[in-house]
Amino acid sequence: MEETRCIGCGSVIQSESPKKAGFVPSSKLNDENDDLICRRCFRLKNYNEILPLEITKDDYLKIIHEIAKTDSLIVKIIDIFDIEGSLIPQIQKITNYNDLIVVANKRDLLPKAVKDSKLIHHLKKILADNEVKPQHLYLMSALKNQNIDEIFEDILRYANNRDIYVVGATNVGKSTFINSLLKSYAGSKKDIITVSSLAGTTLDFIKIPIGKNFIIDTPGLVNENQITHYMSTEAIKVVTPKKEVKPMVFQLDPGQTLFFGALARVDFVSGDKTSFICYVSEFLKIHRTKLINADDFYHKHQKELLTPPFKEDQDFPLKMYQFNIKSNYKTDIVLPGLGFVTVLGSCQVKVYTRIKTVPYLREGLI
Ligand SMILES: Nc1nc2c(ncn2[C@@H]2O[C@H](COP(=O)(O)OP(=O)(O)OP(=O)(O)O)[C@@H](O)[C@H]2O)c(=O)[nH]1
Ligand SMILES: [Mg+2]
Repeated sequence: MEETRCIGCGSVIQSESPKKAGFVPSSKLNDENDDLICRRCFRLKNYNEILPLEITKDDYLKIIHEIAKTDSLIVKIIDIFDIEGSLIPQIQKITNYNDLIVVANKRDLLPKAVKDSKLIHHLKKILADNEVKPQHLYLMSALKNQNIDEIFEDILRYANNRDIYVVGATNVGKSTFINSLLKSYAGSKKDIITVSSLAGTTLDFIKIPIGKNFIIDTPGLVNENQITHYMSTEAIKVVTPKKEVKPMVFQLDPGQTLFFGALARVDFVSGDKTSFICYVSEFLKIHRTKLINADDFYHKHQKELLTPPFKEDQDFPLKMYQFNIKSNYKTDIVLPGLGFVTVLGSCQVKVYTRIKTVPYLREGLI
């Protein structure tokens, strides 16, 4: 008998183990199993209830290596709000150097004042630095349908009768993108594939016919550069903006510090009084303290006032990076996975982040 798959997450349907992927009680199975969804997808879609099921890096690689055997077009989605975390520099090797298109998603989260041309320039540089060489690079918002039509038409042209694999880190919006396409081009009225703010929603390939070929959704790579990899579900909700990030302005004197939950810290070490303009999720609390009190403040409050903390069981210390900003213009201090802080002019700062999320400077985007 041919195996039946869940249309929401791609898992093989089974009735033996409720705790494993693809579970449907045997009483719900019948002969017409075309649109079956598993219990986990049913609960996610209807109650937004999360039943965690992790896909390991080995599982992921086993699945994704199948792509290397094909002659196909790869559409790699990255998250504009966490470029480094969602970059996956090895992607071309993993997919055996099939043709590649990169799409930077979640454009709607960045302020409209950011110029697309600046953003593209910045993205191209990061891709080049990481030796990712796409044929094309696009900006989009899969959620708000920005640029979807143009991208889809171009993709179909590049695919030229090959299958299209949509790949990328977890939570970048791969499934949202495909749902959006299906609504525009295949007349589907609702979201077919399960989408959620939980990491690891899609568990296996989901093949959807378009013309004579397929567009294939894939599970996201759970990757160590993504800050969310180390955070609880609640904390992920706090750092993920729901709408365009708004500037939060702090007029700082040297000797002052900003804490971003217990996840990052920016010390204004020296320079003239200036504004630090923070672009982070509307749910992430920013606390201002005196630099001389900052260490004590952190140790005292990291598990309460400074929310969110990290996962309880992973007490990774903050790591310090020092920057000497010399500029007459605006500079962004990028806090990967959290957002960025814009400062005007020259100053010395110390920036603290956790795990493999290394802060860096770029020319101000705004
Ligand atoms: N603001 C914004 N949110 C988006 C956009 N696209 C997707 N999202 C949100 O990002 C989260 C993840 O979306 P999914 O489509 O499930 O991401 P995925 O890449 O398929 O994730 P996995 O299957 O877990 O690998 C959901 O909460 C989406 O609503 C976008 O363009 N803008
Ligand atoms: Mg998905």
